[in-house]
Amino acid sequence: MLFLKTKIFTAARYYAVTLGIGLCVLIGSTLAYAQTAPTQTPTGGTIPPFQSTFKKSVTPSGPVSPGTTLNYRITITKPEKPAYAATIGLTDTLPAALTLLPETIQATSGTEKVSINGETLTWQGHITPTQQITITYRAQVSNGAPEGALVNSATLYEIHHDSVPTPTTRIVTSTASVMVKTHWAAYLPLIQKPPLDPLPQFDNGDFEKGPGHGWAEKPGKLIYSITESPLAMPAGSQWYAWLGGTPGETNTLTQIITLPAGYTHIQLQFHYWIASQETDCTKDKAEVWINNDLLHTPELKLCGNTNPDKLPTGWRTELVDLTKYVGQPIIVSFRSILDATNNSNFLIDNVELCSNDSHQPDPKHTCP
Ligand SMILES: [Ca+2]
Ligand SMILES: [Ca+2]
Repeated sequence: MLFLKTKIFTAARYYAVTLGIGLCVLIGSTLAYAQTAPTQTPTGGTIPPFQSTFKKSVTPSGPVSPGTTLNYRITITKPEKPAYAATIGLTDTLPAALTLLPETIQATSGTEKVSINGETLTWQGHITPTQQITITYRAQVSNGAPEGALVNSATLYEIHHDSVPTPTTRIVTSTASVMVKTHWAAYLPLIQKPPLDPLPQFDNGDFEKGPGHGWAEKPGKLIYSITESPLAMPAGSQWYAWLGGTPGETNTLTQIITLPAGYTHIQLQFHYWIASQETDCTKDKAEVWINNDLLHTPELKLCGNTNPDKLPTGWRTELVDLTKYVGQPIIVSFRSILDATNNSNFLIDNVELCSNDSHQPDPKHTCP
């Protein structure tokens, strides 16, 4: 013991100071030793064995408010190689906004060498190959702490190497930081709309299955093929619904469909072609009904011709707002009412539901 202290005593000034106080132990003042802090920080590099095994951390790691108690943890792990056994020391000075709680300091080794000088914690101990030493303590963020990062570094240095007469002056440091936030904003939780169910579509909405599928046709067959009555058709279409064509008759084409809940916008979309001998638009009627509601469709006049000049531009697109029926099953009816003179034709194709809701899952059914 005396031999080692003599070696230290004859080393550099810093170590001489340490030893000088250390000698007090021999005189019987353990307390004096324990409260010893290095009078200067060694410089010059790292203690090689601890370059990557000297760790410091703080929890909670996220932004904290004044008054929060922080938990600091320092670990010193000696890797298996190179062989190293020495008395080492550590200092850790807390920033002004932190108050060290002395009663919380714990060390798995060298406990008797932990000391406090103001907000500086000092520890000394002996480490042997493969040993790990853990030092923990708590500190409280002062109530007047400003916003910003609280950063503090622990410094590890060698006091006495078991085998080498002169201790290295190299050090290794490890830093922990935590953000202090003094103003907290309240945020509403992010509420995400649930995905919408896909829009259902009419059975045989394009009539390509021919008559007797999907639709109730009254008083009889209303779905025709272009082979029965040649027409210029929308792209890909061979079949269509033909209402009217018989003066004095009322035709209805009906199907029930349920509009899914959650939508804020749904429309009924269809192509139509009107070809009529009527010049008085009040005599024959083309109508769209939802349940018992006659919808307002000012464009849909059963008179004249939507294509007086040439085919196939006689097909037009009509959109009818169904938003008020969202979440309900509805009865969709197309109707033609013809008086006894001057024939009228109300041709329909591609009946579908569409929506402009931004999160409706099928872009194919976005309304034009
Ligand atoms: Ca068709
Ligand atoms: Ca008529």
